[in-house]
Amino acid sequence: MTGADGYGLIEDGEIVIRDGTISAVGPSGQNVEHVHDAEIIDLDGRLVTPGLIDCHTHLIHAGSRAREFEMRLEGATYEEIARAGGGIFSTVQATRQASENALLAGAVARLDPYLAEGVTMIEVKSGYGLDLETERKMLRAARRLEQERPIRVRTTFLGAHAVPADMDGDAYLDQVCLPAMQSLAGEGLIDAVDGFCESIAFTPAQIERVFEQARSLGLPIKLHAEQLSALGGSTLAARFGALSADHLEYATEQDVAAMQASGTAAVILPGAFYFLRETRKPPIEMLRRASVPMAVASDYNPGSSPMTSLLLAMNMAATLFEMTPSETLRGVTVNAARALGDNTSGQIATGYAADLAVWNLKDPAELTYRIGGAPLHARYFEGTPC
Ligand code: DI6
Ligand code: FE
Repeated sequence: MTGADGYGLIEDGEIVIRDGTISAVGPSGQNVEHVHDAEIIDLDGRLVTPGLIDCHTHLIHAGSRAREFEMRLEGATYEEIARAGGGIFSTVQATRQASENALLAGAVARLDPYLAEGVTMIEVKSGYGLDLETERKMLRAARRLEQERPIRVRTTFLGAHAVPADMDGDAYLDQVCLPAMQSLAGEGLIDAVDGFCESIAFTPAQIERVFEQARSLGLPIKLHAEQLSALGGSTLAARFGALSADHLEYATEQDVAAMQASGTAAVILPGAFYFLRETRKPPIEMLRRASVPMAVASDYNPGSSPMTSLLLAMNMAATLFEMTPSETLRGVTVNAARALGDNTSGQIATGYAADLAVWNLKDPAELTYRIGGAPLHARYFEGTPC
C-alpha cells in the first residue's frame, strides 16, 4: 500500500495464500510456479485490496433515535430533546432493557452491510450501559459477532461515554466505570479503553483517571477528542501513548505535534460531522504535513452517525475534508489496523492475514468516488471466500 501513486498497486499481480495467511505477493508468475498443489483462482484482472477495517463503531445498542432526528429538523435543541427523554440516555435506557440476544441480533443486521462492502475487521464499543451489567452484556454481544459472521471483532470499553443524570462525573468513575473496567478486563472482554472527552461528557482530568487505570491493567487506549470543542484531549491521549485520537475537528497545532511525537493515529469521522451539520473541519493538512497516520471510520451510532457504510465514509472524507482517494483507502486498511494496534491485518504483504476484498473495478479511486452500491466481487476471510 505504498509507492509513488500512493496505492502501491501491482498491475497483473498474484497473491499466494497458505493456511489463511499471505505467504507471497508480487507480479504474476513470480511465485505461483514455485508452489506445488496450489489451487489457482483467476480474478480476471479485478482490483484486490486488503479487507476493509472499520476502526470506530458503536454497533451494539437497542432502540432508534429517528424521532429525535425529526425533532432536530423541526428546530428542537439538544436540551429539549434530552428533556423529552431523547439523546444518548434514551439509547442507554433501551440498551439496559434489551437481552444480550436481542442486542446481538440488532448488531448482526447492521453488520451485514459492512460485509457486503468487503469489511473483514470491525471495532465495537460499549458505552450505552453505564452500569457493569449492561456494559458486560454489550461487550459479550460484540464478541459473539465472530460466531455469527466471518469477521474479526475488536472490543473497546467506553464506560466513560456519558455521566448518568443522577450522578457526578467523578462519583460515576469511582462507583461504576473504573470498577467495571477492572472486572470486564478480568473477564477478557476488553481489547482497548476509550472515553468521551467533552464539556457534555468527561473532563481531561477525569479521562486521565480512566487512562491511569487502563495503563495499570495493560490495556491500550483511544479517545473521542476535540469533536465539539478544544479541551486538549488529543494531547492527553498522546501523552498516554494512545493508539488513536478520534474526531479531532477542534484539534490544534499542539495536539497534532503531540500525536506526531507519540505515533498516535488520527481517526477521521465524517459521518458525525455530516449528520450533526457541523462546520468546523479536522485539520487534515496539518495532520498530513506531520505524517500522522490518518484512519477513516463510520462511527456508526444511533445518535450522531446512523451510517453503516465504510465506503460512504471514504467518500465523505474526500468530499467534506479533502482527503485524497489513496488516503481514504489507507484510512480503512493499513492506518485503521494501526488505530487498533493490529499488525497482521490491513495490508497485502507476506505474513499478513489473507483477508481480502476483490472488486468489480480496476481503478482504486473508484472506491472513494462512488456514492452508494458496493462493487464487491468477493470477500476472502482467512483465505476463504465468504
Ligand atoms: N461521540 C458522538 O458523537 C457519539 N458518542 C460520542 O462519543 C454520540 C453518541 C450518541 O448520541 O448516541
Ligand atoms: Fe464514536
